[in-house]
Amino acid sequence: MTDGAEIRLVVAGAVMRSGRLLLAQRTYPPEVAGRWELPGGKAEPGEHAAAALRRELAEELGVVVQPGSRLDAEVDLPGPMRLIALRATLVSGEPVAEEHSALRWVDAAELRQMAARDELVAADTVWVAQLCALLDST
Ligand code: DCP
Repeated sequence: MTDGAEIRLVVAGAVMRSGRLLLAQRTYPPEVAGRWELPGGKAEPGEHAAAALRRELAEELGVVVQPGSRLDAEVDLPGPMRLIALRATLVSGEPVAEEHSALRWVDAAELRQMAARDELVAADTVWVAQLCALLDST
């Protein structure tokens, strides 16, 4: 038996292509429905972050990705969960919103604007500065 306090890892993907970042619009829970996030989800117990991201993006977007380096910040969420993000590149397929209400590709200016308008899922705002720097450098 464990005490139930193990922290669940959640892995989000910063999928970038041609100076744009893929964002996905959440449908649930109601308090974040309509806000935009880096797509991803919970790792299974013992599952590595990269494997979890490949699996989640295959399920949610119908694509194969190659996970890359980790973004600097991580976020502790209720649950308890720990949210991290990995850069990722598309290997095959074109993303389709299987579990989100919409997808969009944004450049750095659009990402900054969405953050300023409070259109992002709160936790994901920790990555905005680093993502904008990465987008501006490509
Ligand atoms: N989360 C977040 N930012 C992201 C991705 C997730 O803040 N870019 C948060 C939202 C949830 C938690 O992490 O509180 C888990 O994310 P999901 O609900 O998307 O995870 P799963 O897809 O695994 O959920 P489900 O249990 O519905 O399969």
